[in-house]
Amino acid sequence: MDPLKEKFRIKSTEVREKLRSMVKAHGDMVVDQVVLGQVFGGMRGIKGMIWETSNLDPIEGIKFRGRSIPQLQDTLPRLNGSTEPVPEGLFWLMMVGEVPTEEEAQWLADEWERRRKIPQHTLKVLESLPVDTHPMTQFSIAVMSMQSESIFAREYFEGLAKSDYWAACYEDTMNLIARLPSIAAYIYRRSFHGGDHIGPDDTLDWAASFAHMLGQDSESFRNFMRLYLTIHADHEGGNASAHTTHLVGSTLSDAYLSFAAGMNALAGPLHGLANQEVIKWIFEMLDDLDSQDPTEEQIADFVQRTLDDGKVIPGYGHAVLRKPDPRFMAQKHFAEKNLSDSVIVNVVWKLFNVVPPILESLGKVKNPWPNVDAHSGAILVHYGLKEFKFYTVLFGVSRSLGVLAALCWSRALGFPLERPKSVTSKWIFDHVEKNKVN
Ligand code: HAX
Repeated sequence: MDPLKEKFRIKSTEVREKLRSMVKAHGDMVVDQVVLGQVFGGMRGIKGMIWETSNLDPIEGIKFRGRSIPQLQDTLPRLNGSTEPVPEGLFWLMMVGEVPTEEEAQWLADEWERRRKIPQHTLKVLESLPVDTHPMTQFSIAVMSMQSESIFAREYFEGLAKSDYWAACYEDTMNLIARLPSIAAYIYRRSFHGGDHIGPDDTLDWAASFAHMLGQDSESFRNFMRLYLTIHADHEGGNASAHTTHLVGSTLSDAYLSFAAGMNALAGPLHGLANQEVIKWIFEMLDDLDSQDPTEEQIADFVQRTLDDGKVIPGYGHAVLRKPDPRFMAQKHFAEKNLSDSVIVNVVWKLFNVVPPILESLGKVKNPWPNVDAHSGAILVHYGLKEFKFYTVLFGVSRSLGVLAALCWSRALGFPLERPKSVTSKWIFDHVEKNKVN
């Protein structure tokens, strides 16, 4: 058994035993109450699922196994002389709750390299799609097409014991993560560079080799990719892509089917597609204002006009966070260090000054601050990766780390089919009638 799998087996067995006896002893204990506003308000804040890999605090933001993004930047290993930690380190941390050594991170980089070959039929499936098919649609289809290679699905068909689900899920997870950069880069080069493909560089780590396949070989871009793929990886379990992966996985659909479903959720404009929407909106603004470097007054006027047209300001607001997103701040710090003279990045910083007070003045927006998607596009444009329809695929490659690590935990902990209760509006009207206090 490989070293990560063995560590995961030991850790998850311990947690499973502890959980079982706790649920047996305290299964009736109340952990939360649900009010009417939550039932009609997208189930915000209801505690109803377990997600081991990360936790989101409204003020402090995301913590991966208890560690904030700056703490990750201080502690996770670096490879190949990187200035940013590599995503391999975060995946190891999410899987087993321990910061890996540099040797362990390097082992994982080598292991993903060993597993990365894409099946030929997946490339044929991609080639059969119109070249202007949205990259997220291509990504989801490519992942689905690889399901024919699912170890979990094959072993389940042959009669896999419940206690071994996690091991087959682990194999699918590792194979899928290993392949995603090549799949994503293939989609990018086919959609925007006439099918002029670039192979992986096996001397590099997962993120840097991905950058190479995209056609970006500067050390600075490699470091941005390492940071990007680390900070987008996980955002606890209730967000739409994570929850979808979890829900579909709970039916014992394998990692390919579950992850593709999660990607279809990520592709919505209120979720991951916001990174495309932000830069598209910024380009529209620059066009409308006929300036690459508008003043804050001009920007404020455009923001107001966007709201007057009944649209949201993309990249701002969040269902949980109530402060600027630490993932936005991490990208801002990276840009301050590495590309502070970029004109497009400076527009993002002006928006950061202008948008929050305007949203606050509406009196209904719970979080007027920027989220993760407000910043990434401008940095990518600065590096020359201007094809914004591709941006959500980058997010998706990163998100695989968190949702698939969590899927392994769900199978290891023996979580059942997810099946919350729904009610009709009539049931609610009757319930309110019976219980209201006049
Ligand atoms: N611009 C304008 N209005 C906004 C807004 C924004 N950025 N954010 C929230 N609002 C509005 C809502 O539309 C809602 O209005 P109505 O009552 O008229 O329907 C009101 O403020 C209350 O919403 P909320 O409770 O503050 O926010 P929600 O939890 O309902 O929604 C969203 C959270 C992220 C969907 C929301 O803030 C939004 O639409 N933002 C813009 C899109 C975006 O950036 N999405 C990416 C989020 C991060 C992410 O998942 N990345 O992948």
